[in-house]
Amino acid sequence: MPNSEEVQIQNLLQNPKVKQVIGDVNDILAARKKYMPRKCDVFMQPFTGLSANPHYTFKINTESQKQFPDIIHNVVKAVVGFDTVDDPTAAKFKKKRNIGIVFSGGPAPGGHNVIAGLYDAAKSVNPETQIFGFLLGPDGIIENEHIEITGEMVDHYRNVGGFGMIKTGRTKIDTPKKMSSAKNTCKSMNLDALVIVGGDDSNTNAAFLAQELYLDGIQVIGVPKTIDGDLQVKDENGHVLCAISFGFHSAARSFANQISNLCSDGSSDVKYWHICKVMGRVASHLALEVALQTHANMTFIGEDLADYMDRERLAAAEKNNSVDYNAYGMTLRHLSRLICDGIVRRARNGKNYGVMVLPEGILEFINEIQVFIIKLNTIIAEYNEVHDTDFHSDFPVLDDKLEYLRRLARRLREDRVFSIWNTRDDDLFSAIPAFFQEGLLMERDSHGNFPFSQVETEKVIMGLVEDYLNTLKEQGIYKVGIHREYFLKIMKESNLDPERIEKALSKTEKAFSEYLIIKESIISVKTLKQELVKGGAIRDMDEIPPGIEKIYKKSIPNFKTQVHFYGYDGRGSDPTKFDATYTYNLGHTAFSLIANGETGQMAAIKNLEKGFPSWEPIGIPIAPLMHFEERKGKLQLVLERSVVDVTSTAFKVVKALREEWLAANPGPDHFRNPGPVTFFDDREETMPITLMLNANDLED
Ligand code: FBP
Repeated sequence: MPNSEEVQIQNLLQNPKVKQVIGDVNDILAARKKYMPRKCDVFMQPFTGLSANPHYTFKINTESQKQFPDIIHNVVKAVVGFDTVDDPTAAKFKKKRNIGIVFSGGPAPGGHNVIAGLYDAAKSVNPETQIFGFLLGPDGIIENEHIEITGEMVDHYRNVGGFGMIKTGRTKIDTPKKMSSAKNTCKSMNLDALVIVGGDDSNTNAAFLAQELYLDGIQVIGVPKTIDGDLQVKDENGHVLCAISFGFHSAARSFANQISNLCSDGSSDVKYWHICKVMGRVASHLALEVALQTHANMTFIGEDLADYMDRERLAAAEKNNSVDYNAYGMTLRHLSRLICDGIVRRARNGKNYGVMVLPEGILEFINEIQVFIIKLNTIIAEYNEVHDTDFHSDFPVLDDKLEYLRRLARRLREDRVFSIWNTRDDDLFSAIPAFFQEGLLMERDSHGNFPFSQVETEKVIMGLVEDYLNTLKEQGIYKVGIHREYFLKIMKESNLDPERIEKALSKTEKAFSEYLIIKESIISVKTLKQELVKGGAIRDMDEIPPGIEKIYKKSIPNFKTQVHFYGYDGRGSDPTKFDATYTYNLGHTAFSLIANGETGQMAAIKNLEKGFPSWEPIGIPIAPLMHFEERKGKLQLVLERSVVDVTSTAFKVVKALREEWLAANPGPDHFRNPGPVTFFDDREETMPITLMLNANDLED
């Protein structure tokens, strides 16, 4: 028998008002699910066809020609709409099809709308067509785990974030065994086509599958997904075909909203530096967009650091008619100095707090770390190739891994057996903290990518920053500036002559600064007294007046940080209107490519950067985009990843405003609050700021 308290709670749960507020679907979500994104004009027509555009050309790798003989000559095709077509064409277009779809890699907001677009397009052409979703990523294809996607499922997930409907996974179909299992699955299901929704690695997989399934007549179409924004496509003459992958905008907006809240909190209680690591694996596109969205005090862009040249060192070497190659590229030590410079300059203007954005892949652009990553990738890959077991199972703990590396260095030194790991590598590696050694030795994903999201990048950098700030504190350089009004008030309360005290305490020129900076020589109560006596403000036998001690204590900086990681949260957010519309049209594009017989093409929308009315659905050939890259210690054909172009307008804008946003002056900060993402508000931005700035027509 339930007791009275249980009865009461059961009754309460049945109360309509309570039911409404605790239900799984709130009003906003319900409205989202009902919303139908706009379709490009071509998709308003009953038929679509394709128009080849040989104007866009690619520099084709000779190895790609060998490996993709049947799809290497594909060209860019634009989707066109038709009111009517001849009967044979109509019959071909409308035939019943079996289409499979799979998500591959990390989730990205908008994925469900790709399914919705594909489903709506396919069913409207032929209600008999069946759409199958492979479960848990490419493993679903290899192991033939799939479900048939129904209208109810599609309606449940329309405009909703995550990849919950069919889940995702990171398996690469990279061995003859996996390839043949995948082929068997597609054949046994009588698939006409397979749609692979993924990033650069997954679209690479799509090209290999397209080639493999070519003779079986099974079409493979890729869809550009990744919050990282590093899947962008240009032809060899720089024409933009795909300005950004889907999911980027939603993730960036989500990160920016939260980081902007930190800007507001941080400048209210003025005691922390908020260190925000943002996802993006190697490329810093997300960090760049977050900088534009929030105007955080400091944002580091990996690609910019890689470009770094120490001009002073270069000039010094040039005087001796030599070149200092160590002056190129950023080191960890130098980066920590740059960060400290910003922190110290803000502190001297009374702001011993702020918000800093670090891209998760920043270390990839730091010379010494990049060398470690490449060498360790090769060592682990070579080990796995030679042994039946794998490196991480054979050396489960850090000490074992380090011992293995030591052995490699020893073999090179003593037995002269070639090894890329030498004694110097070993010494340098031994000097880095254990947690970071562990991070650098972490298991690579099945595509050979380094798991940046699992490495405490910020801890490595901030450790050095803290050490150097302590040095600067001991040298009396890192000081909190004292507001002049406050100083005058305390002097008045203490009956002290402000001019005399200021002369003894500070070197600041009155006319130049609102903030009084305590002299570098004053780093303790003892040195404070010495300077006061030297400056004639007090006598040797006097005690330091409490007012002066108070001012001095306020000038001692306490560097406190709060560390945040923005990644999985934004990756799982609901899509912005931009991403919801983009992905719905990508789904339609994928169907048009299938219905018109294409394979080895990536569905894309051209002119994303020009706004919806100019959007043009297209197919981009994947094989011609391949190039060689180091993966698992070997050169492999993969789709090229786009990193931030430091000559782009978006980057130049951030660079030009860097000093203003640092606000290392007496004025206010210049934070921008993008606010939370809204779906039904027409004032919501229509595209990422990066895209808008990089659009070619900005000067029109
Ligand atoms: P995709 O490229 O597969 O879209 O994934 C991107 C990403 O979110 C990166 O930003 C991040 O480094 C990585 O995935 C995290 O991977 P995991 O989900 O395996 O932790």
